[in-house]
Amino acid sequence: MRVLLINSNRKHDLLAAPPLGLCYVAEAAAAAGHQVKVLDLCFALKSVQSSIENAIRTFQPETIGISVRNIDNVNMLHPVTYLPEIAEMAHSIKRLTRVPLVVGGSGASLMPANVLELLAADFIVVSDGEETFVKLLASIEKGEPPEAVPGVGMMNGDGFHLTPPLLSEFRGRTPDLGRWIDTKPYEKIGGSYNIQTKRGCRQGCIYCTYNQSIEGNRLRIRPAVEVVDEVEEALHKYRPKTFEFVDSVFNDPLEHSVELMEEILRRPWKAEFTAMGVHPSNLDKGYLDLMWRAGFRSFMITPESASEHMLRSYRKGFSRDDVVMAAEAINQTAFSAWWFFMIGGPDETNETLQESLDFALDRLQKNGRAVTNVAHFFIGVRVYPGTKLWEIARNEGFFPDLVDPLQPLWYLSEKLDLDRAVGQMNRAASLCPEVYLGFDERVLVFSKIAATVFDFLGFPGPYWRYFRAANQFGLSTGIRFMYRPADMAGMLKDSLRRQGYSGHLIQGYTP
Ligand code: B12
Repeated sequence: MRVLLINSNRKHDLLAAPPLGLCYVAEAAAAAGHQVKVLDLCFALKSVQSSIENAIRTFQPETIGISVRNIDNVNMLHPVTYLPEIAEMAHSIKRLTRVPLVVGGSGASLMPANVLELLAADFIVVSDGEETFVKLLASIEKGEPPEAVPGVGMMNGDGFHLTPPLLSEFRGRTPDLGRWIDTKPYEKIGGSYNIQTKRGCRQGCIYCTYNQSIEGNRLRIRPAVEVVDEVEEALHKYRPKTFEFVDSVFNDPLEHSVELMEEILRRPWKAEFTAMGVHPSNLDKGYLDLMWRAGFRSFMITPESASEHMLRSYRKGFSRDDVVMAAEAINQTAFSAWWFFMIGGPDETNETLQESLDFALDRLQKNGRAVTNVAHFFIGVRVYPGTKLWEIARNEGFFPDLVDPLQPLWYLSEKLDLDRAVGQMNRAASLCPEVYLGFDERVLVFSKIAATVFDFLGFPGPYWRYFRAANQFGLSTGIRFMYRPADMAGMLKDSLRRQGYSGHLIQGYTP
């Protein structure tokens, strides 16, 4: 069967993410004997509409798959939603052809019934895509309803029907990104060649979806040798500047990440690595030293708070001491570390917020050291169905029972004074170039120009490490806050009001 797979994700700034999941699915479908073509719309030069039209006309697909990675950008002070553009793509496919349209991806898995309905697709694949998509293609070929295929959702007579996903072992699969897409435009803008070392997340954070419909909570580990073989093959074939491990939490389980790095060290080549989602626990001198020797020069670390109280509230599974010890160990290195803080969860107060800000002010400043820290503070916690936070938010009246979960929904602790919170965050940003605020993400629109300059000057990536220098320049010249939204607390209150909240956080506020 001819199968066209479309990457609908068009977010191409310095966080550009090659469609790894779609490539896994392409590889599985090709291995099952199908003729597969991937249409990557991320950097499409022509209009999206004409790129789709052209692919359908020339390839004549018999089934089309479309990936939905991002629903929105999870940023309350700079909100962007991606679904309207993706729905438009799906509707134009439907206008052009009657072949079955299948949706998959992490965004699709989060709220399958709603995404299926919005895109008017025939089937939706939840969680892992490889085996399910191949089985689904077989039933489409035979003209049989895929009712017994695990992980497939569809509308039938009595509404949405979903079979439980099959979260099988994660072995023997290589997505071979470079076979399916051109990885160079991603690299040019600062993106890396992504590698997954395991699936599943066993953490129990109250706001998170990774351990649910996206990957499940059972760890499915890929043998270290197999992962490093994939790196080795990609290194020889495509020579990427940096590899990025895209696991939910890179260093959990710790032993697996150690095994992986030791396996890298046994190989005769050198490569540069980075990772997103590094857990602060066990991030001591020995572990950081192993990371450095294996070729890591940067990573993202996700404590979400430096307040003991908030770490407990979020059920992060580590303590403030772990976060402090990680900072002390990182400060003795030359790594670039991008720290993420999520302000506003249950029980957050202006005092717990200040604890996190003080942590950044006291412990993440450069002070002449080789390390580069960036401390990214988001305010507002995105609420997803199926999480513990969803229950809390609904019970506290943050949105009505029958709310549309596809619109970004937010939680903010009622113990916060929002005007004061915004003031505290701005003050920290004005004192410390390491502090980067959610609304600063607006500058990502200049990524392309900045990346071209960095590339020309031969500056090493990841380019986010230059946020600190840019902030310092901005502070010394006075331009740091030139484009600050006029009333940021008002923006937060407006969002809450729009989602149906009428509690005391917005009382007395008139937009
Ligand atoms: C790593 C990661 C990042 C890295 C990416 C680095 C890189 N080089 O790729 C960084 C930190 C840069 C990042 C940034 C962002 N991220 Co992110 N990220 C992740 C994470 C942890 C893993 C993604 C991944 O690569 N998974 C591995 C692949 C193999 O899995 P997969 O894509 O799910 O694919 C499988 C299935 O979904 C399915 N499938 C996929 N496509 C298709 C298509 C078809 C047709 C079928 C049948 C099946 C199918 O099969 C695949 C194989 O089994 C996820 C959370 C998670 N655990 O999934 C969040 C996640 C995807 N990110 C998210 C978001 C929001 C973002 C940002 C928008 C944040 C921001 N403010 O900028 C940006 C967007 C970047 C971009 N350009 O798209 C959200 C998306 C949900 C939402 N609310 O919209 C997620 C789900 C996290 C969350 N909040 O819950 N991210």
